[in-house]
Amino acid sequence: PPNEHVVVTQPMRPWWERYQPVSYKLHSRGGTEAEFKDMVTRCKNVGVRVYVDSVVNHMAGLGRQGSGSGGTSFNSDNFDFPGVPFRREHFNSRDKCPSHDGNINNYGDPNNVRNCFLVGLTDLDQSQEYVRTKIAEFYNHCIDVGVAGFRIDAAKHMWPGDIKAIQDKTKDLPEGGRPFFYHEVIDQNDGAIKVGEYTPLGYVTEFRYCQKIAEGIRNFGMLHGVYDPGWGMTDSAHAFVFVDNHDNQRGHGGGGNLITHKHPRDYKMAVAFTLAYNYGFTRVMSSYYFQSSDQGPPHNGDYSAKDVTINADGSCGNGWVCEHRWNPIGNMVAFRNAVAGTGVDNWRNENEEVSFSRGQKGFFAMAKSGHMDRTLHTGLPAGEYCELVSDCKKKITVDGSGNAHIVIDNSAEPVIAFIVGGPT
Ligand code: ARE
Ligand code: CA
Repeated sequence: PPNEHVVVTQPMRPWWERYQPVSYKLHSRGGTEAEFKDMVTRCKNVGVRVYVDSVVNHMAGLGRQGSGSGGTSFNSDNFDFPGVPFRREHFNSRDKCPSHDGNINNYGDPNNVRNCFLVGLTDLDQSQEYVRTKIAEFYNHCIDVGVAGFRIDAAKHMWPGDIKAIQDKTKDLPEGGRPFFYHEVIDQNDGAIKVGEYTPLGYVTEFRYCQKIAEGIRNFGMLHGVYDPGWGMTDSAHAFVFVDNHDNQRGHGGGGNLITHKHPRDYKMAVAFTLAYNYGFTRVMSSYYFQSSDQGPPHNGDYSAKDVTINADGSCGNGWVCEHRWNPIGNMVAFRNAVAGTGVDNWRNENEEVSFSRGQKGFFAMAKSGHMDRTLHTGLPAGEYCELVSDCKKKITVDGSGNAHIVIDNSAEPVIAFIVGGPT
């Protein structure tokens, strides 16, 4: 989140302090507004669009007061956030929250989930015109700075109609078109709130995919079922999918038995498959190493985040994992873009191997053992193709009937992919 937040010292500067807003000034642990704008502009100039994580369900947690990351004073217990400003009357009052202590404690009751306090965080009342306007002003300011869209944090804890009203007050992008919205709704068939309530508002996070892909990598026989509509998973046109996120990779927010960068080989297969397959809008995670689940990013003496340095071999230094630079992840983005809009054909899944083509545009194969040697029908036009994951160090020849000799060997990554129109 780019806006001003509390500065937590107990524990010392955890990552999650950024999820407790103090104001909508763009001054966070990540830097000042000028620094943020500079980053967004430099990204935009090279075709990278920035989506911000927007925390608008709540402000800081009860018991917190003092100065925020931008120096603005606040007092949560008095519901006083002069930097916006928000006052007591802008928060959900106890009479709207059916919970003995004001905190969310019954995921079976939408009033409890949406009008009570999420882990003690002061809960804004988005049914009020004033509150909607302040949030939309924040969004519009982000758009003025060059941002292209928003993750709606804790969307599950806001009424869909209120989110719609805020979206309607949010302007178009200067380059035209609506900002991109995706809604963080953890629906694992474990409560009253369903992702389907939010699909009219944009993409919705599909946390069941995290479980499905982990099962699929542990047992390739399960991979054909990673999209399971029978389990309530949302359709491809609305599903926002990922292998892990900043919460569940460290046991927060519906964590579980998931695959993360801590198991690099499985993780590469999981993300490569996700990018190759035709389900949903995909997000690639990029992390820092951590031992404890509270630990913030690699930091300097003043707790500002350390720069991401790039080593000679292309990996990252200073404690950053940079999964996005791993070949079976980063190089698969070209694959996903090239095959957009096509279906899955020539599906083959045996002996802990999986392979398939996407339309007549791309072919993907992955072998759990790291070894595969067979001739397969690729469905692609004849020709010599560059293998993407090896940076073209491997070449693959498709013959006149669309067949190719596919080799995966233990010395390299367990994944291969090639596309029509790719690098040569
Ligand atoms: C911290 C402390 C708390 C303290 C609080 C207030 O950990 O002990 O009470 O501060 O002072 C993140 C961290 C939290 C942190 C919070 C604020 O994860 O630990 O609290 O920042 O600093 C639910 C929500 C979902 C939410 C997850 C975490 O539905 O929206 O909980 N995820 C987002 C972000 C988080 C962030 C917040 C929301 C808050 O991605 O990073 O919290 O802005 C089932 C339910 C889910 C539920 C899940 C976990 O799966 O179905 O709905 O997720 O359990 O409870
Ligand atoms: Ca709420």
